[in-house]
Amino acid sequence: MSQHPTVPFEGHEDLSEEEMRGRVAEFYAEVRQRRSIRDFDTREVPRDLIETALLAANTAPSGANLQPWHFVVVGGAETKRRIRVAAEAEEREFYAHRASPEWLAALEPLGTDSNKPFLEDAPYLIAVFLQKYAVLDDGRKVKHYYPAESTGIATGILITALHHAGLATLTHTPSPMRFLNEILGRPKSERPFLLLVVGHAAAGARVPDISRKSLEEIATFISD
Ligand code: IYR
Repeated sequence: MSQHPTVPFEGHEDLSEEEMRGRVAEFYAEVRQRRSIRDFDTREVPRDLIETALLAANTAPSGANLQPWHFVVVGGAETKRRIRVAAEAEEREFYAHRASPEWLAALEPLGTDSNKPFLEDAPYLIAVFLQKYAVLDDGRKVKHYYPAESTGIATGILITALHHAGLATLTHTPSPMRFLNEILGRPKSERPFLLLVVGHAAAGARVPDISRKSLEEIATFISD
């Protein structure tokens, strides 16, 4: 018998099937409105909104509950500018040399290029770092388990929380992103996972005309 302490689970709501159906439909209706936005307004966003969304992200399940993530919230113009300059340099390389023809063809409908004005226009950039291991105060290292899965789930919750709060986001992945460690002073135990651009969509912002796969395409049900 395990000896570790437990507390009663208080998160369960005993809803009727009808209520559950309503809830999940409402959630789907809300999240399907989320789009990756590339035109941001320079309007400020209160910092406490970001803080609460980060607390929501931090509820994500993680390997051995080690919470292997760190979020750097960049709201200052000078640091945003440095990130933009470094990201655009990588992106110019990507579009000109690194991306395969197949990759460029897959990006074609998105109309993206190496110019990234949103990195300065948006009020916040959240750099998400994945911690491969933790470093204790005495210098010992603690291995993290499933850090990529864990950080991916936390980032998904963060994006959803920000969307729920009425904010727009863009998951930006300049590649390689090591420059973020340097600019943001993060240790080598951390790998930049992605850069989340956060703010209000610009008035008149447009998004690519894309569709989502059908349920039949994304899921298989086996019932025996
Ligand atoms: N990082 C580049 C290219 C890019 C890659 C993917 I995968 C996208 O979904 C979108 C863009 C850029 O940000 O332009």
